[in-house]
Amino acid sequence: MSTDLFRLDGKRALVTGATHGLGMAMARGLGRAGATLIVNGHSSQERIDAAVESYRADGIEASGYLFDVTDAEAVRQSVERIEAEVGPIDVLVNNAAVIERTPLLDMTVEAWKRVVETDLTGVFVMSQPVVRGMIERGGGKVINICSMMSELGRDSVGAYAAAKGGLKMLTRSMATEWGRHNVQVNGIGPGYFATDQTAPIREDGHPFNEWIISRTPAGRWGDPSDLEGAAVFLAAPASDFVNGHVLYVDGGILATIGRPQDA
Ligand code: GCO
Repeated sequence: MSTDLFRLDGKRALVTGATHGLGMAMARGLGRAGATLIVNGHSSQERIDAAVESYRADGIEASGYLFDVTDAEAVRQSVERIEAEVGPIDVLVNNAAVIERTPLLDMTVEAWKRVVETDLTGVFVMSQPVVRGMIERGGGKVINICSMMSELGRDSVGAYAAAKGGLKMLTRSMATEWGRHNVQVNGIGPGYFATDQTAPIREDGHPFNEWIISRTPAGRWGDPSDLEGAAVFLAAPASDFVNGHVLYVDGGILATIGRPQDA
């Protein structure tokens, strides 16, 4: 099998929310496979600059752009600027997301809207201008970062699960409409990973920490680097006939009902 199936040399990959956490890990994997990285963040230029420096220190060509994926005009202008300054976007990784851990009965409508706007609508807003260009050029790759919560509910993450469940179906809808244009749209569903986002539920002694470890067949939290291979596969020629699929990278947690503690 040709190793070129998993190479991205000459390709440009835009990763949203790539200044830290899982987005940074996936972007680094794409860069190590040869892609030129376009790093998006929305919080600060300083954070973007630091991330770009980190990628460049790994020998990865990278540039950074500050914009909020929920702002359609900012997204349109940024895509135009990126494609003028860096070049056409071949791979889009829709990773930017927020989470709010609040029981549904206590959650404000504003908090609900913020989660759904960023985690679901933001993917729609980001994908439109990028995919129009991909179709004009004969094809491309879109990877939507779903979640275990695309399949399962959990107390206090109702808005996030609703958004990520919707993102699974948006992924399938995008695949349906854009497959005929040689645009493959797939998802990655991370399980439980050791990042800043899960730090509050991973602290030593937190009941959730031990439970997740016992509930996951791999017996551990994921390390962000565990996602690099899935990102490269779905961005590379190796996945040219894969469309509408959500690839779960979860240590097996979705495969099992679990087992009694003393079994
Ligand atoms: C939580 C976690 C999850 C994970 C991830 C699982 O509070 O349950 O934060 O949402 O972060 O999304 O795929």
